[in-house]
Amino acid sequence: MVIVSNRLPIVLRESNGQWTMQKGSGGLVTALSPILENRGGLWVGWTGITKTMPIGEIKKVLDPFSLESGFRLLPVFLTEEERDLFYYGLSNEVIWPLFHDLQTRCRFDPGYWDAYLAVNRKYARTIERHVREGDFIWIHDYHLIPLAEELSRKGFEGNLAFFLHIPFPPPDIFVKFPWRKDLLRALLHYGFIGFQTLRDRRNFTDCLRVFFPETRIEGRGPIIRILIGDVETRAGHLPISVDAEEFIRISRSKEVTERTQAIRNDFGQRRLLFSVDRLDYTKGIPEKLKGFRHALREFPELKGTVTLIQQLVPSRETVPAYHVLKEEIDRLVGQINGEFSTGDWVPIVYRYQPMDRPELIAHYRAADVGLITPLKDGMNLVAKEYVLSQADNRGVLVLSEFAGSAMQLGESCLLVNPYSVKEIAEAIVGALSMPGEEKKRRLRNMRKTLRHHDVFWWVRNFLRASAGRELEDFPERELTPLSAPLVLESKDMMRKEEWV
Ligand code: ADQ
Repeated sequence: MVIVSNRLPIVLRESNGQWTMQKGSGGLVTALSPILENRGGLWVGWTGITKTMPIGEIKKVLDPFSLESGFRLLPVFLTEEERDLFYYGLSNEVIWPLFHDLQTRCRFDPGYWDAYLAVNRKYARTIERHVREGDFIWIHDYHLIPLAEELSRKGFEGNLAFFLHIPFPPPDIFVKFPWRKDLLRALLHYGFIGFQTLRDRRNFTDCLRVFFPETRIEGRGPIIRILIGDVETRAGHLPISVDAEEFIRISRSKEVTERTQAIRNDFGQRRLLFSVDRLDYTKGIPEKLKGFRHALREFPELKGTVTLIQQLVPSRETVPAYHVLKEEIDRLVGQINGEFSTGDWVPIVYRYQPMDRPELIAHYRAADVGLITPLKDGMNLVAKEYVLSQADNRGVLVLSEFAGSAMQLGESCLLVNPYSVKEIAEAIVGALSMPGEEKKRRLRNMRKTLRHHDVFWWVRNFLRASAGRELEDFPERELTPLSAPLVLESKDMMRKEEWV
């Protein structure tokens, strides 16, 4: 089992010439660890840095992770230029905004595409030396769409599967991508393509029909066959999730119970709305703040009785568009607090700082309303985490109809169009006045769905659909010695003893 993602599941830091590594805490690591552990698994990805690092040093830093997690990390190194053109450029200035329907935010720099392909070739070169026939390669997300094609070019004939974590746009948006046909062709090199929702899979097949009119689709269930000339692939929609039982357990723990109580004590009788978003323009943060402002203006009974806690998780801080967004949010929060604050009440408590997991779950549990209104989102795990953390059965989820998670939770949460301040305001009032029994019923329904379709369900079903294999079919085998020297890519090295 080989997992390939843009980033390795670790964070590397340098201080005074000393490198340290912190294990990533994302859901993907939790979900995939069981299939990699003790099965000789390998995770390939970029280290996230562009600095030169001696081999001895990188091994010293990565080996403890392997020892602890039971699988090996294979690093890909990018130069500054590659990072700028491949990662910040094509991935995050073109595909990311376009696939979230935000075409006016795209920068179609002609140099980006070649760099995108070149970095995918680099990944292919790194992987090629470490895989053998029978290996299953599972590639993640929009940064690495051309990887299957690059691996095939190198003669790899094994099973290649892909999961897209972000939405797939409809044809009238996709058509704006200057390398549109190349990208579709690249996707067709996978034996299986997984999407988050039916909406995304449909958009994909609609695009295929536009650019390859001979496209034939067979089947109507969760997995379909796609035939174009002599090319055949399969596609499915499999919503990603979180470790549901873990959220339920942690939310009921003594530590979280105490922290929840402390949060509630801080706000007294006031009702709490809670939002946590990665700082990103797709998350609809200014639109949500304007919706809250509209609620305060239109429904005076909210003044002094409701507080919105807006937690922002820093992200892509060096990209100018994210700076501008941060400034816009800062300004809006200041404006709203300036307009409505009184001697003992501030409407928005705004935080741009890290929050540890128990504190995050305590906030979910303490909040009367989870306000999650992305302009478009592949899935949105925060919505699921909020529901699973309702140990007191009292929260109401207000969710954007354009989040992938709305497909699963839409019947039991309050759906809003994130572009409508009026809808957001009315949903806030509706959530705050919802009877207790109704809240319980809605939470019960959503929890049932999420307990069944948790992240382990997602992994199992992805493996079944893409490889026709059960988790148990991946042989437990003795680990390749964890500290065995990684095979070095001399072509990718500036000097023998250093990786760049
Ligand atoms: P993201 O856009 O990052 O993911 P999301 O799905 O909401 O969005 O996941 C955010 C994660 O960050 C959640 O698991 C949350 O718990 C975590 N988090 C929240 N606050 C944090 C904090 N203070 N510190 C650290 N972590 C925090 C992309 C797509 C989504 C898709 C996921 C998974 O954009 O649509 O759901 O991948 O496929």
